[in-house]
Amino acid sequence: MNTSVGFVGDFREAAPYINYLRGKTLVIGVAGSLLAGEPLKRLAADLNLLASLGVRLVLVHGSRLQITATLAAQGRTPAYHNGRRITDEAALQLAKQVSGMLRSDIEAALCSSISQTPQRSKPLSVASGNFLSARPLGIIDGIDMGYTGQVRKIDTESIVNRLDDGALVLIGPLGHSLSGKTFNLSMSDIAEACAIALNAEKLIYLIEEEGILNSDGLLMTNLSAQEARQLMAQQPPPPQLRLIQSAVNAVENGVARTQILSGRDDGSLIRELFTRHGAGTSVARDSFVNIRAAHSDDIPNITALIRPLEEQGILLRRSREYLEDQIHTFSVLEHDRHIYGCVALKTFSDPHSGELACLVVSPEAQDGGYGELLLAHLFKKARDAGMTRLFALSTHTGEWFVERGFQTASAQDLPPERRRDLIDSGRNSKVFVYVL
Ligand code: 1C4
Repeated sequence: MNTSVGFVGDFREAAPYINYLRGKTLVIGVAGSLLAGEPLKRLAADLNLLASLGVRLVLVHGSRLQITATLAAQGRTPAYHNGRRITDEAALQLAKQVSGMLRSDIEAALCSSISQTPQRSKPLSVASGNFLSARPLGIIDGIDMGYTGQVRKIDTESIVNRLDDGALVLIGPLGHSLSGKTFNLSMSDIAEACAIALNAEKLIYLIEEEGILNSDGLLMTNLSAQEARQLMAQQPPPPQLRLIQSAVNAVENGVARTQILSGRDDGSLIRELFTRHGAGTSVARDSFVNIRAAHSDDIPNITALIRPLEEQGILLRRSREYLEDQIHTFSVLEHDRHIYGCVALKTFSDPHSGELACLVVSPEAQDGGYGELLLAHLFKKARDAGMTRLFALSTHTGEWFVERGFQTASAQDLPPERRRDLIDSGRNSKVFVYVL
């Protein structure tokens, strides 16, 4: 019984994301260490599932672990500078071998996981090729980085053509220069460049950790680009510095969101894409919570927020017609395209007085400061409109306003038209006022 309720709830939660992601491009960068055993099988199954839902996929894989392990087996110590491998001739040969093997393993895993998806009889077509050109990284701090390269150009048109054909585009960490040399590149650089070139909906990095961790080792769920930059400036720098840098570059160059999450945790990719709470660390250009003016498309969401509270007598009843007529007075609080709260600024014939009305934060998001944000937003809106007094009328929430600096007032203090409404309503609401 409970399982059915859980499933129905989960399915309803996922449905808007399924619709939203259809036809969208995701660039997924996966660390080499996740390309074997169970993590690879699960990734392949999830990619097949996503492809069957119409998501356009570009998979960029790394090979660091495999190259390092092979070098170690040969008794050689890998050389790094600034977290990047210094690639000599021998390491380059290894990088080529490893890249070929990984491509084959990924293709095989994508084939074998097909039976778990709706496209049972039709394997997902995989396109690999020379989708990017490279150039040498050169000499950094006096150190010759050898065959370590950087992305020179992404062949966007070829990738888009393959995606249009329904293929998953698979890109390994190698690139060739125009003079015919091969370079060893970093997975995160390629994924970042692809996501920017394709104007991807999301850049996703699958890594060993559960996301970006703070200095206490705790997951940071949301970072704006500015917060991520502050994190990078810390001393000592965070261990995931280069990944954070890539995430920031992507969102500052048109990618809506970068998500960094665990590739070991079964289901994290699906949770990230199809649940409200997501998984791992989100990096976005701007702050995640956004309060904006409401428009008529928001009415169904506002209605869903306010109806239960109207039933309980906490809010005044507002008809659909009223909402349509007064939608310009409403603001909504949005997080990740989901509306979690609303508030309205009512005006009166006295231009210096306003009323904070219809304040709601959805139950699952309460006690997280959203109410406070909506209040601060309304203070600003009222001040910008030249108001000096903001009223709030409440039957249940008086304490909340008093704790935030409102004074107890009386019906006599209200603008006359609001006083009449209060008496007519018979609600006997308490009156509070804030001097702006
Ligand atoms: N009384 C006192 N404290 C309260 C409280 C309450 N009813 N509800 C929550 N708090 C406290 C929490 O315990 C928490 O305290 P803590 O743990 O930090 O010490 C703190 O507030 C949380 O603050 P927050 O900033 O995280 O606030 P949110 O939870 O995000 O949002 C709301 C606070 C009150 C907005 C939220 O709890 C909510 O949506 N409640 C249900 C709806 C509600 O009561 N809205 C206020 C309406 S008054 C009506 C209208 O229709 O225009 C009626 C007009 C009339 O004539 O009667 C309004 C304004 O809309 N008026």
